[in-house]
Amino acid sequence: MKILFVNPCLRPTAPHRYLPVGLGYVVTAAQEAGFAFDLLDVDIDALSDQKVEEHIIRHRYDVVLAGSIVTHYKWMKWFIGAVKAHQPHCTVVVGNSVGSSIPEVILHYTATDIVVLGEADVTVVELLRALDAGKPLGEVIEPETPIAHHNGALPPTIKGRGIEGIVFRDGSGRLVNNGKRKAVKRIDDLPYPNWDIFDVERYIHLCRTTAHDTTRYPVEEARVMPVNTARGCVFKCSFCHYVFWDDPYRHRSPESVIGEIRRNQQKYGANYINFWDELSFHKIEPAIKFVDALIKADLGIHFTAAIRTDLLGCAEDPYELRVGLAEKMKQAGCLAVGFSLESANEEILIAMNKRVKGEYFNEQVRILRQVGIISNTSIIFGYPQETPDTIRETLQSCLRARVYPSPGFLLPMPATGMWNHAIDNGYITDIDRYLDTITERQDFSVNMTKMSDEQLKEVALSELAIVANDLGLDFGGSLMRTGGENKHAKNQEVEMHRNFNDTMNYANVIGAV
Ligand code: B12
Ligand code: SF4
Repeated sequence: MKILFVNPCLRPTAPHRYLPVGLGYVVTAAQEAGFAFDLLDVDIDALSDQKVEEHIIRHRYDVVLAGSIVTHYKWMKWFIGAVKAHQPHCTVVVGNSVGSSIPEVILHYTATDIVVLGEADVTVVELLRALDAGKPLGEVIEPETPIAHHNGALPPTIKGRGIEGIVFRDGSGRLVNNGKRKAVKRIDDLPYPNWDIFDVERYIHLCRTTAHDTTRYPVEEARVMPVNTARGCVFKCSFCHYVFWDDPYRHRSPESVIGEIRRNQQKYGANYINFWDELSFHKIEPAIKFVDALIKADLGIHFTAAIRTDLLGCAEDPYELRVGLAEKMKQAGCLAVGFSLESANEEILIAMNKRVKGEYFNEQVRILRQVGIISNTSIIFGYPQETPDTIRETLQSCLRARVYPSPGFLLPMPATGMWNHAIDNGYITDIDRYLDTITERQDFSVNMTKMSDEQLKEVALSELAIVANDLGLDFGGSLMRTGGENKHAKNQEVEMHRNFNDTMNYANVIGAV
């Protein structure tokens, strides 16, 4: 069976590239199960659509597997169409949120054969084995039971049984939904992603410029690699979705994480690790345990992680414990952490279901600054409750904390509370068209506030300018940044929601410490 895995490119004109951790896990699982495959890495090889199409014309495949974040819907649609145009009998499998969060949509608007729901490490292997052996993928459970969804009037998927974690098109065109697979219980048991499958050296080279200022070695010597330490999150914010949404929050043991870091050091010379998690440290005690183990391992690395403002900012936890953790994080090599303010307005925080208080933010930034760790934070403009005053309130909070945020607009994404709100209230009527046009949260998409589009943008930008000025930061007018860069290749051009400020790359915005 000839298999092709594809790594799409989310930000073609961005200067950096990140190793794709999700795909890394999936191809490693396939390899360990004994499957041989080709990898078309559109990202690192900067392949134009024409080159991608040429590859499909030149090679024959039985199965093509690709996955991406749902914001890449338009390109994925084009890609699936191209595969089916040149190889109609090839089985197309789609994973990650572009499949998992919208199975009804991707199966309706493209010729995708199979969608992998959620965590794919185990499912992909079972699926490939079944396809290889020509075994059935499952069957409809009679009587037919449609599965409710929030994706407009599209035909629903139908309850089925068989390989868990897939939705597939059966012989009579029904969309058979075998249901979610139970999440892997011990993620320690998953093999480390085998980066030899990718052009790892070029990724490391192109990731160097993302490193924050280092102290353990000159920053030009930074060799940045990702490690996934946890899957999922314990919270349910109404703007957020990730593929582990319905799975429990799972953490790897410090030994397993340290083992992978050592492997990355020895094999690839890594010395700077991004913990690519939704939430790396959830509670103080386990975080201390983890960081103690890192200190003891004496790896000489730097790292970044994802936390929430209640980790160090919640005054209900003893102050010494919070500062103690921050000090240990610094000692272990932490340079920067990402956590979201999102809004300083209590009503909006409640609508977001953030379950944090605005005041945590200032406290956390203060503690991190005290120990010398950079705070990277993001904010969202445009919840339905947003007014010019709430925008000011949020940005004044950034100013008080002396942090320039990574700002963006509310981007309703499928399978989120705000998606349901947008659909139910008629802000999104044509799902296919909407998904074709979305890019990044820095690109204005849907206005669900009572302000006009112009007022929302104008207030956001003018208040951001005040923060930048007061902090003495000069972004050359690019107050709102992203890597979307108005989408590049022809299959990603946006027809509307075009970014109103072309100067972007939020990945470069660093909290002003
Ligand atoms: C790294 C990262 C990025 C990188 C991606 C680079 C890369 N090559 O990986 C960059 C910086 C480009 C990025 C950008 C954005 N990101 Co981002 N990112 C992440 C982050 C921190 C880590 C991703 C990761 O490695 N996950 C760990 C792996 C194990 O999980 P996974 O990727 O989901 O993979 C599993 C499954 O999805 C599936 N799978 C994955 N790939 C494939 C492929 C196939 C063939 C199959 C079958 C299955 C499959 O199997 C994997 C293992 O179980 C996550 C947070 C997180 N932890 O997920 C956010 C996250 C994925 N990003 C998110 C968002 C919102 C964005 C942006 C839209 C933000 C913005 N600026 O607006 C942009 C999109 C840019 C664009 N132009 O479209 C959301 C996802 C939203 C959604 N509905 O999917 C997340 C979950 C963060 C969050 N909680 O909000 N991001
Ligand atoms: S926004 Fe962050 S805290 Fe909220 S659910 Fe998503 S990952 Fe968790």
